[in-house]
Amino acid sequence: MARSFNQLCKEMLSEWLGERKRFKLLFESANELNVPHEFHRRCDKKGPTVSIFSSDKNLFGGYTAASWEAKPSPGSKSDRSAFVFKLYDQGSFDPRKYDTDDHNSSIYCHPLYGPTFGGGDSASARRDIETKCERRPLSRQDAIMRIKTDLGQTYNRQRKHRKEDLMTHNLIPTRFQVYQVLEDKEYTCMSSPWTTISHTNERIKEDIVACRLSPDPIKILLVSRRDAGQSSYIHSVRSAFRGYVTSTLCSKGATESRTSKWKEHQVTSGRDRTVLNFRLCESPGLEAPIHIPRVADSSGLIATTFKQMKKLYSFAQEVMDYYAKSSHLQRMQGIVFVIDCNDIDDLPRDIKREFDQRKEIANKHKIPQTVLLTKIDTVCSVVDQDLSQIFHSSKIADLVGKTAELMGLPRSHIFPVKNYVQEMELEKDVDRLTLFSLRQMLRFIQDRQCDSVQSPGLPEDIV
Ligand SMILES: Nc1nc2c(ncn2[C@@H]2O[C@H](COP(=O)(O)OP(=O)(O)OP(=O)(O)O)[C@@H](O)[C@H]2O)c(=O)[nH]1
Ligand SMILES: [Mg+2]
Repeated sequence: MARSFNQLCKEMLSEWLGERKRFKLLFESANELNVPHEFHRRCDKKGPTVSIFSSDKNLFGGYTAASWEAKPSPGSKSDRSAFVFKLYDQGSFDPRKYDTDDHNSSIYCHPLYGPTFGGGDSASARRDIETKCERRPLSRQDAIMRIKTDLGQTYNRQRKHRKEDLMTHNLIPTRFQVYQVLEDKEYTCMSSPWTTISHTNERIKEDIVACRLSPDPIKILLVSRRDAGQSSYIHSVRSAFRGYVTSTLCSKGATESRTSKWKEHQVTSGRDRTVLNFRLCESPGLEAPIHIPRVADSSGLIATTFKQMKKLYSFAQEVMDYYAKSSHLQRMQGIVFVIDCNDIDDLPRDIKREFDQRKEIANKHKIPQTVLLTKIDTVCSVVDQDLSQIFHSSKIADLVGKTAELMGLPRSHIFPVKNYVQEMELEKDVDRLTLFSLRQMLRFIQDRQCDSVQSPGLPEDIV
């Protein structure tokens, strides 16, 4: 499981770059076969970019303000602001930035190379980070991407950081992503809010406590991409009901805090710890699969048979997977898609497909669906400073609209939230968004149950 370019990494890069930035995903090596071609098609002439290389325990990369190019002849480009960096080392967050005094060969552009930093003009030069396409010796078609690091050629030349290595083993599967680095100044304040929450926190809490739709607890399934903030949301709900910020289910950047299996959480309210009549069912974060290049096949016949068997196997797996999801979902009364609002423009196709599959099952069984749009404090600096301004932010309004379109749900089913992350005391506005999103989901479930009860005996599709 590769380390992800999470919020902590983004914040560190913004700090190194001297101001808050947005990161727009341009390219992900996991999805494409002809990597250098696709990389240049999507990333050339895009201005400042950051390239992120990740394996299961390490995450490193390079920043350049110079645009990438697939030059017909190889060429170094000079960029005074370029740097390479390390963020995770052997699973631990250990940020380090490596600058250089030699700006002449900051990046290397070539049609057969992916993002490459340092080295010089010669094709045989040693580079700090090199992503190169190499053909397999016995194959006509197969090409693999080799990612090599050799820090100290252009960056860290003074060896300020001694004995540094970005990639501890060259054969570890490493994938890379390229993000465009954009200014984060899109906020405009709307004079009238785009929506309002009129009830007080206490009133919303009362509604949730009073919600006893059935003798058995209502089960709400949470589904998300990894690191989207599922655990933090459950932590925020618990805190709001307990009356203090409870011990957290997650911690920044820690691998052990990752949700790795299904968990059902009950929530208690007040001093007498009344157990509320719903369960939040946390699921492991979804992850886009890593593409590991195919090994060359020596015989055409073996290759074809192998391909067909693989296809059949993956088809059988997909069918089994679909039925497993379906039977699990049918035990739920509601489903919440938790999405990091930084992902809305670039949600990977594999994650979207997973969401769509669950949506299809939920639609079939008329299971209400909502979306929690997390980390809204990270996309709008005014909201970050004053959460009560959320409904005056055109940026958040725009994100809610985009999410509704992406997920095929009404805008009223999309709830922007800010989770408790480093706060030690409860905050009224954090609780308000958290409680409101939960009450609305419970109301949608209630509506669904009432609708079904009012139409006894009617065939399913007429109800
Ligand atoms: N700034 C900010 N950070 C958040 C918010 N919600 C979560 N985070 C951070 O995002 C990271 C991931 O949060 P988690 O709650 O562990 O996410 P998750 O979906 O449970 O992650 P996995 O279990 O690993 O799939 C943590 O570092 C959180 O502190 C938020 O609303 N704002
Ligand atoms: Mg989690």
